[in-house]
Amino acid sequence: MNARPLLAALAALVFSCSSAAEDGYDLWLRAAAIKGARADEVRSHISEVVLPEGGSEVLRCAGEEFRRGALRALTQDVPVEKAPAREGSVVLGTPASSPVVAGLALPLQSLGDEGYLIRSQIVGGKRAIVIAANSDVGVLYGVFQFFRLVQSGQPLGALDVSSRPSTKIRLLNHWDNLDQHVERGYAGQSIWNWHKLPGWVDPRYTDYARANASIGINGTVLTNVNANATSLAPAYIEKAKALSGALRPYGIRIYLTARFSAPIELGGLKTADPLDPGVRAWWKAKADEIYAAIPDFGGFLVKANSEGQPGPQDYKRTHADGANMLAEAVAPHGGVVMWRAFVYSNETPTDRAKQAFDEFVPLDGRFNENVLVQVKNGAIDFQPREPFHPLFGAMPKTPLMMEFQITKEYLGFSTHLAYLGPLFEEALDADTRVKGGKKGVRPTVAKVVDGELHGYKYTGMAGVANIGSDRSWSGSIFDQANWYVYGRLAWDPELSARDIAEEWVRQTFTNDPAFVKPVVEMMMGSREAVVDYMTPLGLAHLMGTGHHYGPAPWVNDLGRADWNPTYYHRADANGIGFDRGPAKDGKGGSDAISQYAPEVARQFGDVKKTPEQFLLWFHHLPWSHRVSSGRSLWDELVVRYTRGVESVAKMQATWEGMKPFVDEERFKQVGDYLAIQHEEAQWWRDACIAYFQSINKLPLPDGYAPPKHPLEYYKSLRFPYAPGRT
Ligand code: GCW
Repeated sequence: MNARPLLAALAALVFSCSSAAEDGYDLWLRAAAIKGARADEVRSHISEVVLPEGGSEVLRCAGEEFRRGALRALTQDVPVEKAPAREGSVVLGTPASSPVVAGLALPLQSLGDEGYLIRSQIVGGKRAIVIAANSDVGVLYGVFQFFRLVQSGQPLGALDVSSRPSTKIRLLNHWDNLDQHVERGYAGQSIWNWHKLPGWVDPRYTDYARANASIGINGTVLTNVNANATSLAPAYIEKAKALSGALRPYGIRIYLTARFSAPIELGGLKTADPLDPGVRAWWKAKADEIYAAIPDFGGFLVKANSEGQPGPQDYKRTHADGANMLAEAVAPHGGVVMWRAFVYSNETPTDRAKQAFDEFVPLDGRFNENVLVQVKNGAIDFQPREPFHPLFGAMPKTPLMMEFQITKEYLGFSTHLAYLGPLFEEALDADTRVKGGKKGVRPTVAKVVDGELHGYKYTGMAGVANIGSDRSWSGSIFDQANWYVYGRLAWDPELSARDIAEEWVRQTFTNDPAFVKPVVEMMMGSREAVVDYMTPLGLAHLMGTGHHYGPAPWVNDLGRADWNPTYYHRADANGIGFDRGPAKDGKGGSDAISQYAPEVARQFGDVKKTPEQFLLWFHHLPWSHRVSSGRSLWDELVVRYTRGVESVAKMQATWEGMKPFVDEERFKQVGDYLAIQHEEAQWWRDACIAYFQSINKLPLPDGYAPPKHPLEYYKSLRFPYAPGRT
């Protein structure tokens, strides 16, 4: 592309954006103009950019990103050169694309296919910064990292940064339907406009790709796991192809969900039995057809025999039979199959928390090489807090992918401020204590997922996206941080949630410490606040039926026992909690704890050793049980519910004090949402206390206010139009 028109366009963009309202569209890539002495410092390090000539689309994007970043930061264009012409140049490229980079003999080997290196060094006698990689996409990631440093006020004088991703497949999963409804979506409609594709390729797709590439995401599953076979029809493959064209320049591959019964629904076959030769041939031909249109198609994600989805068990075959059939179809093209472990059945008499493990562990070693089993972080379902899923560590011969939920189905949709970094971090850092993995590697969930423990060939993470057609993408400004932290942790699960929060705050708002410190603090405590006002002490799944909005711990009459909140909390006049310890005398626990490695099982099996945050997840205890504070279990629950509401009030006060640092539009939206959150936290507290008190008849501890309304009031509330329903 000719440089002049591009820069003119970029300049127009910058100047038009500077007067536009801050509606969050620019995300963490907002790149505010840098002022004062810092601007002089930055300018001295990016006086020009040295770009390889030609190169791939991806490399061209890396160059454009650099120039865009520089223009935004300094409101002034940087000259493009072929070799360093002056002090303070930035050299971009790979040894293959750039003779300048090739001449530097950089230590690139350890960076793998996607890593990058950023370092200050003399090039051609001039002081320079080099951003180099083995691959073009590595350079792109390096450019984004460089601007993260620029925009978060880091010194640029002596850079020596290198990084490579810990997992190979770093995906968003969109639960987006073809009619643009997003299941569990709280940010408007799907951004994929299937109706207008392939003729209209919305420029927003490019912005989506940039945002994802900036945090290292390299793939996206476009369609809902509750799948529609139509997404594999020829017309939709054409549409997906057009989308892949928009995402590819940023290193993003596309994937689709595969409805297991598609051979019947689309192909007119009589069966979808995975061992039927006709069915196998149909999938093979379908894969060939997709790859002919989209040569770098990533593969399929499948939800089978779960919540009504068809699957191999409909034909008395196993999950491995189903997955392997699809894996064979995509293998010649280098594709993968991600098979979800989120299976549970009302007919199975065991604890729902045990079922995925029981189903999948016996299949370890029976999946084809290009199958990954995708496991939610906890054994139930994306609750505000769950212990880690016992499958992690229990399938050494099968690559296990992590599935996190970025969209806050169970944490207050997009109006509650809940930074999920600590939730993700807690799951990744959990020590599985399994034996038999690589020596010297602490067997954390992260080390299972990144493949180090068991030497998986493929590794990956998936995050259920919180992206929609709202201008702010994620339904609120602070929900953007959850997309951001997911991507950063998928790249490097060892990063700290706090550091990532700080990075995000600096780029999204300001580097002023008077803002950064309190806002990071507020974010770090926000998830715990939700746990307190919704499901303290290991409670789970008390949300309203279907939509999961608001409290409904009383519900006990749904079609499936394991959809009832009463199934999860098991409160009665004597006590509360789910006994997951061993069964005694035909009574007692579900024995889910025995699915963990022995040391973990011993800990979770012992009331005194169980971390209090999981107390009622693993134990059914009398209301009078003493907890570590010295209070009774009942009093402690009331205290925590109340503390959750108070935490939100504190968040409101913190935010009030931030007015001088934030533009009017974002300040107001965050403040108004916090007010909604405060009201709803109070609702959660009051409804849960009213309900549990109706069962145990106990008084509230001194000084704690009774619920504002009688229980019947809370029970009478209905929300027929709550967003995101199935
Ligand atoms: O959390 C539950 C959701 C369903 C979802 C399911 C799943 C896509 O309530 O909406 O379906 O999990 O993960 O498959």
